[in-house]
Amino acid sequence: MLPDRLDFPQGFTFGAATSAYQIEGTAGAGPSHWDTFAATPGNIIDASNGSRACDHLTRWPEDLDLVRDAGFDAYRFSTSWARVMPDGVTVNPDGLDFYDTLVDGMLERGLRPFLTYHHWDLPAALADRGGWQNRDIAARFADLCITINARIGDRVASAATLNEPWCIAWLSHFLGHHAPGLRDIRAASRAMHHVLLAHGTAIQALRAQGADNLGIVLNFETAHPADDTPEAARAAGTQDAIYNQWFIRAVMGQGYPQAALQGIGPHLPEGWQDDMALIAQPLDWLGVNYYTRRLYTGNEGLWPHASEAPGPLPKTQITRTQMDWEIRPEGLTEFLTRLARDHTGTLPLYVTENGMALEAGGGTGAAITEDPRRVQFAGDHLRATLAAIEQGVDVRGFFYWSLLDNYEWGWGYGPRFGLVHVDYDTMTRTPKSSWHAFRAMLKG
Ligand code: PNW
Repeated sequence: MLPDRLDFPQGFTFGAATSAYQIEGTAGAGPSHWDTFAATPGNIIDASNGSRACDHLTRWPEDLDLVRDAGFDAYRFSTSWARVMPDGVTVNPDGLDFYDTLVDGMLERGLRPFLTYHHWDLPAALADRGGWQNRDIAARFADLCITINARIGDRVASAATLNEPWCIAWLSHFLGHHAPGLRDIRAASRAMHHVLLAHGTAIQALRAQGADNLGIVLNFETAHPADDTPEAARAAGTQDAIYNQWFIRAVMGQGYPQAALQGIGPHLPEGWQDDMALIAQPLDWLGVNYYTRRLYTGNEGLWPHASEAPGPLPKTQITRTQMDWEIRPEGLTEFLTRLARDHTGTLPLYVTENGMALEAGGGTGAAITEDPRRVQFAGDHLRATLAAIEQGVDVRGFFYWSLLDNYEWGWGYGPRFGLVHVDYDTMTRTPKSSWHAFRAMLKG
C-alpha cells in the first residue's frame, strides 16, 4: 500500500523520472561515449545499446500523458548533450527544438519540468579529447547548460547540473562498469575533481544568466561492514567517504573527506585546492538518489568495490530486487536525516530517484501488469521519506525511478524499473499495478 497523499506536507511534489539515453533513442543525436562503450563486446550484458531504447523521441506525447494520468505533479527528465551538441561544441537546432517542444508538452499537461542537464550521454568528440579527465570539460559543460537554459530555462521549474557524479567519475573511470570503461586511479581521480569543477562552473554561469532553483543530484548508498573485523570497518569507511561524502562535502564547501583523499589526493590535478571555492556555489536544493545498501569485507582490494559488474540476473526475492540489490527502506530515512545534520542544514532536499527492478509479472509468471512488490517497495520508501520529514528534515518531493522500463546501462534491457511496462518489439506501453497505485494515491 502507498501512504495517503495527505500524510505529506502541503505542496510536496510527486513525480516520475527518466533520462535521455535510457528512453529517447539516438536518432538525430551525435555519437556519445555510451554508443562507443556499448559497441565494445563484454561491456553490456545483452550487447544492447540506446539506439532505439523506448523510442520516446516519437512517442513522448503518450509518455507525458502517462505521467499526467497517474496524477504526478512533476516530471524529471534529462537533456542529451550529444543531441544538443552532436560534436560537443556546435549547437544542433533540432536538438534544442525537441526539448523546447517536450517542455511545452509538460506544461500543456500541467506537469512541472524538473530538468537534469547531463545524465551520462557525453558526446564522443569530447570523450576523444579526454572527457572528464580534461579540465576543459568544465567550460564545455557550462556552455551546454547556458545554451539549454537560454532556450527552455524560462519554463523549467528546477534544474540540476549533473546526475550522480559518482557514477560519472568513479564507476566509469575506476570500476570500469560505465562509459568510458576505464580502470585507472589517475583517470578516476581527475574525473572526481573535474566533474565537480564542471558543476560549480555551470552553476556560476547559469546564475549570471538569471537562472534559479538550481541544484545537483547525488547518489547515496549505505556502506556497512560485513563482519566485525577492523578490515571490514575500514573498507566500509573508505567506501562511505568516496561514495557518500566526496561530492556533498565539496559542493557544501566542507572539503574532500580525508579517508578518500589519502588515496586520491596524489592523482588529483595540480592546484585542485584553488578550485574548491568555485565548486562550493550556493545551491537551492539537493537531489538524493537512493536504492540500496552494500556490505564490505575488506577483501575487495585497495579500494572497496562498490558495484558488482553486470552478470546474470538472479530471480527477484522478497528482500532483494532483480538487480540483486538489498531492499532497505530505513537507509533512505538515515541518509535524509544524516545529510541535513552533517552537510545541508536547512537546504531543501528532493528524493530524485528511488525504485526497484522487477521482472515482468514479478517473476511469478503473472501478467506483465502485476507488480505488487513494487507497490510495497514504493510505499515503504515513501514512508521512510515521511519518517525523515517527521524528524524535521525539509524534504520537498519524491520522484519514482522510473516512469518506463528502459535501458539499464550495462545491464541492457533485462532489469525493468518502470511503473509502465514497455514491450521492446512493439513499443507498446502498459501501466502496471504500481502505476495504478500511484494514481489511486495521487488522485484520491
Ligand atoms: C542510477 N551503482 O544509476 C541512475 O541515475 C539511473 O540512470 C539508473 O537507471 C538507476 O540508478 C537504476 O540503476 C546507478 O552501481 C547505477 O552503484 C549504478 C549504481 C548506482 C546508480
